[in-house]
Amino acid sequence: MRITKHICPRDCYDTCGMIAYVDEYGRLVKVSGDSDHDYTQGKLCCKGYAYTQYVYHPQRLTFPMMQEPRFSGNWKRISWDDALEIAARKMIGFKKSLGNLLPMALVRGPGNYGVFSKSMEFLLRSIGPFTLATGSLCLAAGWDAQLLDFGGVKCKNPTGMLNTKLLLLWGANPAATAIHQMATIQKLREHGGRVILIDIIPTTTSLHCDEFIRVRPGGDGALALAILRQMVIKNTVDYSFIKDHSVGWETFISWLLRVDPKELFNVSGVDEHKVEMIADQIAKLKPVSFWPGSGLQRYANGGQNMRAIDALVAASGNLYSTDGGLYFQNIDFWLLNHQIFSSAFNTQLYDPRLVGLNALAKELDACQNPPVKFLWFTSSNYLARGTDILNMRKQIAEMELTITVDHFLTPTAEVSDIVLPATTCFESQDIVAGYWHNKVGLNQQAIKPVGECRSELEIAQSLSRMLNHLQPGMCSFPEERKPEEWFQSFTPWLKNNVGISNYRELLNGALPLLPPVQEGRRDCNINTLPGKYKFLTLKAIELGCPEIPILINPLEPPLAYPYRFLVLHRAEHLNTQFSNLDWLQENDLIEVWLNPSVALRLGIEEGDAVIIYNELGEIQMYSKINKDVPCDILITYSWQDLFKKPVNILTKVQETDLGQKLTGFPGVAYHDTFVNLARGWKEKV
Ligand SMILES: Nc1nc2c(c(=O)[nH]1)N[C@H]1C(S)=C(S)[C@@H](COP(=O)(O)OP(=O)(O)OC[C@H]3O[C@@H](n4cnc5c(=O)[nH]c(N)nc54)[C@H](O)[C@@H]3O)O[C@H]1N2
Ligand SMILES: Nc1nc2c(c(=O)[nH]1)N[C@H]1C(S)=C(S)[C@@H](COP(=O)(O)OP(=O)(O)OC[C@H]3O[C@@H](n4cnc5c(=O)[nH]c(N)nc54)[C@H](O)[C@@H]3O)O[C@H]1N2
Ligand code: SF4
Ligand SMILES: [Mo]
Repeated sequence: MRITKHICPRDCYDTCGMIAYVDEYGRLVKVSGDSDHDYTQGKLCCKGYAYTQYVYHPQRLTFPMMQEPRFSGNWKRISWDDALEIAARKMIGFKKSLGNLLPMALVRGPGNYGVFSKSMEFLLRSIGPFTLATGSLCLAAGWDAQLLDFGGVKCKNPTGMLNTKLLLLWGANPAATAIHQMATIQKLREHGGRVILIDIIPTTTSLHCDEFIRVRPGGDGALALAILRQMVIKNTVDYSFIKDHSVGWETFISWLLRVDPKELFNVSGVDEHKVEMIADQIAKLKPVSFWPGSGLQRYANGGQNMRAIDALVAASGNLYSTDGGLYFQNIDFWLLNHQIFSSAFNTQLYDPRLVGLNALAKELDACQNPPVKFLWFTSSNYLARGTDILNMRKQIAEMELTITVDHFLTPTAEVSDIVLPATTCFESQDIVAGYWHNKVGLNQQAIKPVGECRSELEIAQSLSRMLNHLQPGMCSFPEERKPEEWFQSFTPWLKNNVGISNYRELLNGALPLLPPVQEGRRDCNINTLPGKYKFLTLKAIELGCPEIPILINPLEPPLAYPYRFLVLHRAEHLNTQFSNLDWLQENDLIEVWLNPSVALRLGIEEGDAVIIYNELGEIQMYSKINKDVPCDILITYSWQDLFKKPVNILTKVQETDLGQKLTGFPGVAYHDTFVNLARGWKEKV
């Protein structure tokens, strides 16, 4: 067996170290955890162990294909040269007629977090202005909240939680979405620490917690403010921290003390007794860790809710404890791949025109002078996980050309003219950084590319060759530079940011990013210069938000669509990825959970087919009656319905209040999707 080391490049908290085993025939036969990785410690999730099935999946795209006519499903195999020539001629045409590539838009999703997943973007940047879909479907509101309150998005090493006495798990479901952190949570409890979970429903994570607090969707800001108000009344906030390390307290607290606490209890759905209990525990059990996940910020008031939680963390005096405080994310990864890649360029790079990923259909529609005519998707399944999907299809129908690079014929690939097959992390090399434990690692190549698959880097290189062949001098993106040579050219970056003088030092395993140089500063979340936490910030007003984290009520459902429809992340899949693997489909019922009283009123029985609909369309699922689900909420963990329609066809563009500062555009309030429900079985639509 030949053994190679890998870093799982999925958009996942864990960014695991993996070992690949390759047999004498050059086949990947097993993937296991890398026990040298100090965070993931030799263990993977079920998806990691299933990579062998993923890599050799019969549905894997292994050669370029083209469909004619558009949307027909009439695919035929084409050669790489033919596919790239079609793309290149289009690009050369734009450049000749307009002098730029603005009619070409790149949509890069978070399907792969390796540095080379930026290849296509840098190829385009090296040619001239183009159009780039930017923003985040994920955590934009939370990131901006951190930026406003702390001046940056950083968190401590997540294993530090172990040394705290109380953990507030707030809108996160790590038993499904960050499984390695469960080891820390379990140890924390073995050491006598307590864990409180704040969620809208009890999840698998709640089985590992001491207390479950049910909050109303979007009511987390109200809850944080209620707890904080109680601590002020009981005089248990940390006035020494507030005085020395914060600004804006007086304005904030004089507002908070004028608020009727009953309003906070009502909006949060958490009663006075429970609020007092949490406030007392935060005061008594120091240090306290707070882990806000992404669930609570997918709301129109999500950014504001995060700011209220930040304020509670700060005022409770936990920021300056060694391990307590806020654990959210290390946002370096957002900038990191860009920084690493651009560090290797000494030719001119152009800035793109930006369109918002959060509202791509509308943004493309509004994009004029010149309009977008050529869409290039990579590492994105926007037509399944994005917003306003049916209008996005209409936009694609208007394009002159759409190309998708992926591993499978996803809903996004299915509506493209050409699909190009990408390698997986076992078939190509890369550097991958995490956003949770903040380590950077090297991904080696275990096997030859499956079929004709090409890495993101090779695709950009071969497109560069094709462009220069058809139009000499068109593209300066290096045509032949090997991954190792790129890694060498990243050396100055690696030196400054990881403290190593050669990428080869990563061959032994992932290494942590160096902490930012902050003279005389303690290890804490506060990145603002001069290091003060901001209960009040005027920058929020520039973003259209109140200067302090005041109470903003969650959106109410309209009369016609009385149920909030939540599509949550499930343990066996990663967004839509891995959902086609037999090994991971054991319980793969396409079901929607509803409260028994709703079922009774509508005459729905367990397992009935139901129609979920709103003004955008309808989907069908089997009913699962579940008393833990509130009466006004429907929940699913499936991304597609019984007819393989993406459930997000019901997701319109509802923006979050924040997100525009860090990512350029607001985030998506996915959980403010409202629907109605009917019993029945409609003909396939
Ligand atoms: N296995 C697996 N792992 C994943 C992913 C995956 O799809 N599968 N996805 C990855 C990605 S892209 C992300 S962003 C992260 C997401 O991982 P998490 O941060 O854990 O986020 P979610 O699963 O979206 O939601 C977490 C919880 O928030 C709850 N929630 C919903 N609304 C509210 C609310 O208003 N208040 C509170 N307090 N809770 C609420 C939901 O019920 C859910 O249990 O996980 C990553 N890891
Ligand atoms: N309703 C609802 N919608 C949501 C969410 C929600 O909670 N509810 N969550 C949101 C969140 S948190 C996120 S992050 C987004 C995710 O949105 P997407 O990133 O669009 O979702 P994925 O399903 O992960 O799609 C990634 C695609 O990249 C492909 N891929 C993987 N590796 C590679 C590679 O190396 N090269 C190429 N070219 N392709 C590759 C995969 O096969 C997959 O098709 O979805 C958002 N959508
Ligand atoms: S999906 Fe996440 S937990 Fe699973 S192997 Fe990859 S990084 Fe690890
Ligand atoms: Mo995400």
